[in-house]
Amino acid sequence: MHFLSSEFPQSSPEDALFHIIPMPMEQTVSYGGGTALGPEAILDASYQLEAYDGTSYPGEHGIHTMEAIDCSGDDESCFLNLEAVCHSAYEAGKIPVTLGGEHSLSIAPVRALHATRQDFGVVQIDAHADLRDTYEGSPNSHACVMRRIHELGIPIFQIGVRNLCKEEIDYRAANNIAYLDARELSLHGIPSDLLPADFPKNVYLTFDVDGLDASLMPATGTPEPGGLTWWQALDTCEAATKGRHVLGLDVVELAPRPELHSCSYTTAKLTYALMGIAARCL
Ligand SMILES: [Mn+2]
Repeated sequence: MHFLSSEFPQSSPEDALFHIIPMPMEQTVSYGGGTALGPEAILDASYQLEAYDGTSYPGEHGIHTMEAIDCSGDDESCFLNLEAVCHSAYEAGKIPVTLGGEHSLSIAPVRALHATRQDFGVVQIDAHADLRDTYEGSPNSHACVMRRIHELGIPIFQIGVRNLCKEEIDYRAANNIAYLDARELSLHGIPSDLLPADFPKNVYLTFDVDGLDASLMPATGTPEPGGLTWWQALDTCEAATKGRHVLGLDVVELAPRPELHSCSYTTAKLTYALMGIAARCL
């Protein structure tokens, strides 16, 4: 099944702005499992979407859904497989949209981008900072992915965080990492100067669905209360990318459950909304 096949025929890779890349990676899940089934659930649910995202028709830019990435090997081989596909998409001027899969995978599209350009930052929506050096023995854990990205020298901005450990608090402070945590967002809304003034004009967007409130998104490995509402999520992403360009994005950590099909649908709709945001700031 390709993304939003009910509304748009599969475009050729050449004609499509959006390259949808299913990445059913699940290796370092620490709590609830099931992210390997995420991409297929998102693609299935996307059939229910409308072409109009509430603001525009992102699919008119063309959507090409790729074959799922081979995730049968170890974590580094999974990353390399995804990196190669993302590299081709960037080279062709396309926007890779990776469907996870666990959050660790984000290192691959970011590394692929970093290999050809350094003028970008990563905006992360997440309940967790993901800034640990290692977690449960692995440096490639989902709990370490933003640390790995930051270590490449890439500026990051975190939105919606509400569960972090002392190591992460200290790392944030020591490295002057900018963020808008969920509590602050809930109390005071989105500030007009959301991103630091010197944040790069090009952005890679990584959206961990546990950034959404657990009442809206219970079907994820590590659900957290106190998260973003639907509109807070879309409005912060829109604000973070205003006047910027989105070079690539991923939506990760859906662990679909048959009795919670609203979560699969919500993730599909979120993905399409982020594609809309990307298309509107081309
Ligand atoms: Mn995460």
